[in-house]
Amino acid sequence: MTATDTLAPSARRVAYDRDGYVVVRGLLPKELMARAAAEAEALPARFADLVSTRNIRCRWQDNVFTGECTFETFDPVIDLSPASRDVALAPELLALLNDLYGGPACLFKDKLIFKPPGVKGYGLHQDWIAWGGFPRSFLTVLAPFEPADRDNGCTVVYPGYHAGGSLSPEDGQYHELPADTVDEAAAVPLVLDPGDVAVFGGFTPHRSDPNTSGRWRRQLYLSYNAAADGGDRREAHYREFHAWLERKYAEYGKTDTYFA
Ligand SMILES: O=C(O)CCC(=O)C(=O)O
Repeated sequence: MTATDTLAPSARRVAYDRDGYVVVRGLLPKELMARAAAEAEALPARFADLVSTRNIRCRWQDNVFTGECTFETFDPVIDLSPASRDVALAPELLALLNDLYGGPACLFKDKLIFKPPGVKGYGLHQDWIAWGGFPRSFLTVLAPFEPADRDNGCTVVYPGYHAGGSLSPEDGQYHELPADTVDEAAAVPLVLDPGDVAVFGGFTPHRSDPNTSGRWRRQLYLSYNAAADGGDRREAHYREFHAWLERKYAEYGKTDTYFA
């Protein structure tokens, strides 16, 4: 349990604004999460033809024990998984975001991180990136399909640091933050069960450890912007993101990428 778990809806925005994150237990219907989990489990086999290191829909991470480069993420995912789309647009979730924003939210980005056993985590970073169209109201909702905890490498957030805005140069590049940017004693592991959600902002520093358990950590990362902050920008975001990824791969000599 974290301090914000039991907050009344009206207090959630205060906590989110103050801490840069909020956890809400049991928000999403069990039936919806079970349907989406079953669909998620079947996705890599069902769309095996999409799982390629050349396909920029896919993200890969090393296995920390074997060194094997392992498929880890579909980004985007809602066009492959109707049940994930239902989670992203669930009325309970949109109502929570409406409370946090003080107005409607628009889906901006959607990914499913599978994080199989052994797979590496992410270094400390903020999601907000200085691209022309990147909304400052960007936030991410975590919706797990199975328990996420320290052992399988749950996401860890650092409260309060979002108030400093961007902690990296605003040069349009992705930056990992030095570990000493945050006080490790302040770390909040987002330990979640299916139905729970955690919401954190684009300026909230976060990271995750490797999955050292024998379990998967399948979790939706659903990102939104306030409708008042640019309206529906999902298509524009993916156009910009794909162009950026292709440029990055090309810098490393990889010019045979595609999106499918
Ligand atoms: O997998 C995680 O816990 C973190 C993922 C993340 O930070 C990201 O996709 O930006």
